[in-house]
Amino acid sequence: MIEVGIVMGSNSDWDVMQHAARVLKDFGVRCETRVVSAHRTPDLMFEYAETARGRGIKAIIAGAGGAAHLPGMIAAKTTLPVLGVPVPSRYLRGEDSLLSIVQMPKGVPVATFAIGEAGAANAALFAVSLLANHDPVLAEKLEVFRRKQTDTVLAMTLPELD
Ligand code: RP5
Repeated sequence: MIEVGIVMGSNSDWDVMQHAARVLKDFGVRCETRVVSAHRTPDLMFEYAETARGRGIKAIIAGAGGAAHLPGMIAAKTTLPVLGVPVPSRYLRGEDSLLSIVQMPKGVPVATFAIGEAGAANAALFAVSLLANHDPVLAEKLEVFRRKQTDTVLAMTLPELD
């Protein structure tokens, strides 16, 4: 069953958002990926948000750039957890996306992640940790992932100066 929805405002967001899909795939979490635009396909956005819970989706990762209303407007139409990823924009490097996503009014939360690839990957890791609350196998996979990451950093060396 598909448990996580990944939506983005344009196929130009895929370079960034693919990192969320990759993490979920690596953890064996099934997800769907869709282009859903707040401004260009608002009716589709509402339909997606309104039907997601009924289709078994447990969390929605939404990425957008510029006037990034997609995560907030999806959150306005569903009580599922919405994880917002600010996609770097051409002129303001994603600072516009970040502020558009993070400054939600009280009562309609969007969990907002870092701009770009790290944000997309971390949104997926956060979705994994949400699902892991009710899935011991997934929780163990998350532990293993963290241990490997720790071991990698502990094994890091730095070059000697001449
Ligand atoms: C946003 O506008 C999208 O999320 C994308 O980041 C940005 C630019 O879209 P395109 O002009 O590349 O389709 O809605």
